[in-house]
Amino acid sequence: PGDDDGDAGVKLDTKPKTKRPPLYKVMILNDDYTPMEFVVHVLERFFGLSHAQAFEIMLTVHKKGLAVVGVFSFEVAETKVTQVMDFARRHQHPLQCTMEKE
Ligand code: NFA
Repeated sequence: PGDDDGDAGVKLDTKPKTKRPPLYKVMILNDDYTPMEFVVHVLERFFGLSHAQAFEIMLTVHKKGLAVVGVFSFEVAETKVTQVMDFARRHQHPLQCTMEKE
């Protein structure tokens, strides 16, 4: 079909974009020194996990090296990481918490 309207095929309308914000995985890393009970406490306190869920994830980190503890918006993920890192440092434990775009 011809393009005789002088617009040279310029696309005028746009897709109805419903772009969701990216999500970020928050992870806890294993180390040899942080007490297991401290990690369980962190998971309960900052991630709202039950004691049983927290214990399970702590054991996964201990055995596998790391685990995802939750998926959040950038701002919430950043806050969790900061809270956990500050709390661990205050208690002089080397526990590491990081975030990664999903
Ligand atoms: N590996 C630690 C220990 O044996 C426990 C731990 C679990 C540390 C999960 C960090 C994260 N005391």
